[in-house]
Amino acid sequence: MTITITAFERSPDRGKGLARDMRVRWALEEVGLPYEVRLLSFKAMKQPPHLSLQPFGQIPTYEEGDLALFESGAIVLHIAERHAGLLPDEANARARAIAWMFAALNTIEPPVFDRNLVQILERNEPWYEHRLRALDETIRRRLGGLSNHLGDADWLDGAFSAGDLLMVTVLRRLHGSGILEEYPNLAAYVARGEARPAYKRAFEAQLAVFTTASSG
Ligand code: GTB
Repeated sequence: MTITITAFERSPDRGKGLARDMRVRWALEEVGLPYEVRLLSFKAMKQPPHLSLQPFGQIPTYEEGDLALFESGAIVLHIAERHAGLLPDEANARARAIAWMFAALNTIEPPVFDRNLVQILERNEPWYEHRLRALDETIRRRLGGLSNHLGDADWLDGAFSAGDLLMVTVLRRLHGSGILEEYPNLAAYVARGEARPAYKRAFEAQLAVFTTASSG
């Protein structure tokens, strides 16, 4: 059955792979599933056909036969539950890998995402420096815990899992901030994720969208 996901027609990140379709593409590549991509303009994302798939008018979405899903975490979990390679078979290890998926999305992503937003939207506000410092403190507290847990392991809990996949996509948003480098084991962890062949294929696919749009 054909899998179709949605992505930005023109990603504001200019091909850096920071939009959330990247994690879905990566998961599909890890488990070896082919997929098609429907590219959407910002206008189309807010029109009824897309709103019927994603009530908030966002990307990514996932369609497979009569199943339509939104929320990148739910999509990655769906892929991981149905195909080998992203979740352990043993029940407790599987539960722990899912816990890491939630940790990525609920504990690490909010302050990291807010930091990016504040840098874009609040740079000229009088509270900018104060707000950025407060977010950086929160991020450092969270990364400290993550770094202690990871230690010198390759992945968060045994073999590479959907938890690592989501965590790496979240931590990548700190590239350029200097914060990641304060935790050498986390910087190496992100580099390990980015070195995976499936990651590279996903990255190239989303970059091709930007490159094609720019040359057209
Ligand atoms: N919780 C949802 C999920 O995980 O699927 C959130 C989805 C979401 O935030 N989608 C964003 C979107 O569609 C794209 S990923 N935004 C348009 C809108 O809300 O109108 C967030 C994002 C956007 C841009 C960059 N960038 O340019 O660097 C990075 C990440």
